[in-house]
Amino acid sequence: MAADVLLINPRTSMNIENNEPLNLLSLAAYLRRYGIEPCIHDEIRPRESLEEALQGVRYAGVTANTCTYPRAVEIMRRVKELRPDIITIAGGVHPTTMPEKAIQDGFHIVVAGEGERALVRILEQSIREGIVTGEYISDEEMFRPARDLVDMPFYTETKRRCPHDPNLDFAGWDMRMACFLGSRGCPFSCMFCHNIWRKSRMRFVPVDWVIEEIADLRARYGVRAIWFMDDHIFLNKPRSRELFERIIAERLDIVWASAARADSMDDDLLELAHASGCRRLAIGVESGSDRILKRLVKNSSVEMNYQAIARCHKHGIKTMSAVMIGNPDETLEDIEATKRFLLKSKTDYAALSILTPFPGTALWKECEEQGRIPKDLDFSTFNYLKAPIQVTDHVSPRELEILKRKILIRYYMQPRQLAALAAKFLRNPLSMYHKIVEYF
Ligand code: B12
Ligand code: SF4
Repeated sequence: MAADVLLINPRTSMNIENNEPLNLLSLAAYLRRYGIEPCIHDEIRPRESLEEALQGVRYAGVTANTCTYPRAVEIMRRVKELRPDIITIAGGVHPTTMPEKAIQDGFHIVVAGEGERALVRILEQSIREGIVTGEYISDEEMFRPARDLVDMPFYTETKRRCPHDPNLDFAGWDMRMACFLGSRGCPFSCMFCHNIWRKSRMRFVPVDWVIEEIADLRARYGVRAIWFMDDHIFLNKPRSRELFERIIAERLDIVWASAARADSMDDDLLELAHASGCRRLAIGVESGSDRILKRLVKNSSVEMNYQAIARCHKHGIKTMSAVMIGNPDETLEDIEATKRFLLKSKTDYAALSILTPFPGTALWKECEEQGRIPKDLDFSTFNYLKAPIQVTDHVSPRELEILKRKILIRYYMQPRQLAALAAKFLRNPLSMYHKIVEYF
């Protein structure tokens, strides 16, 4: 269908592109409120060729985080080849933090910040070039995603397609699932996190709309599992309670997973969360060393993380500990402490990353000041699998990769982890093979 604006979701080579592009679906929902009917070209699950998708289009906007940015540039160049009359727009976290670079790379327009109001302005005023600042939208403007613009039945089958993905373990083998983002922002200042440059006030999708969305996902796509992508699901506790109580009262009968800070785990809240279907919480543990937690400005402690995991387990909620190695000033002893934490805390899943300084963060700025940023960076490697920038002088990037493998092997050699891995392997050997190749 011809549209004035085409939004494009770039693919990567990673084995993790399992979820519907929530940011583009949110943008599209907003545009619709203004009578603008956009289309989406989703490279993960394309419905037509790029050439076909560009028919009748005036503006082509590509979203990019850091690791998808190189692909976004390729797409922009291809659009220009195919249709030199189309105005290309870059948006998303990476162009927001490096807007001048995106203009240099050839985009006509860069939206720095939230795209909703900026896109409407661009279209209404027929802006043709330059950096457009995106203002923050309000709670009531965070509309329900325009899911009909992508192949939702494909995305709801994520669990069946990718049983290897520990993020999806909260859902039953054959459950259809969907993602939803119920809030934007986080007031903490962890030096490596995107929230440090967003500096947005917290916004929450009204609870009524979250309930409507879940009911609609159930009715329309048979969804039974929801992954709330919020950075911190317990940030506004009265609202969290209201949401969980409504899920129970409306008998939505879902299971769900999300992320929360260790210091927010109250017993009554966890009990209510579990009753509403919470089966897994990801906790930003980051490190097993208090010295490193302090250095990262995490505002938490190792003891707090132990307690949070124990409390979740007490209430029947599994935990995924997100940890990083290669942190500033980190030594082999600190990394050893992180390994000990993963084993001793009995956390159910370990999401182990190599610390990656993303543009815009305080960590990136520190690395810049210390002359650590190489000139020829390959942004496609900014995916936590490697160390594109050496942040600590005590452990080399190569050693970090080796250590990461060793820690993961040790972690997955625990009897209960082995049993879970074997079950996944039997379920979908190919998917497990891909995951192992990606990691090792
Ligand atoms: C959901 C999510 C995912 C999901 C799904 C992604 C998706 N397609 O929706 C999954 C789990 C797959 C995922 C994977 C990864 N993710 Co992720 N993810 C998120 C998360 C939690 C929410 C994204 C979101 O919808 N935000 C809300 C929207 C509204 O904000 P937004 O994305 O910035 O979009 C707004 C503006 O940027 C702008 N905009 C965006 N696109 C466009 C396009 C145009 C044309 C315009 C005009 C404007 C515009 O308007 C939007 C609406 O206001 C964010 C953290 C966060 N809270 O944002 C991390 C985040 C985006 N992820 C991140 C990372 C690092 C990853 C992974 C590399 C991690 C990994 N190794 O597994 C992979 C990369 C996958 C890939 N191929 O891109 C980082 C990116 C940092 C960076 N600079 O690149 C973030 C910021 C979290 C963090 N660690 O700091 N992720
Ligand atoms: S608590 Fe989590 S989401 Fe909030 S700033 Fe820190 S890392 Fe980011």
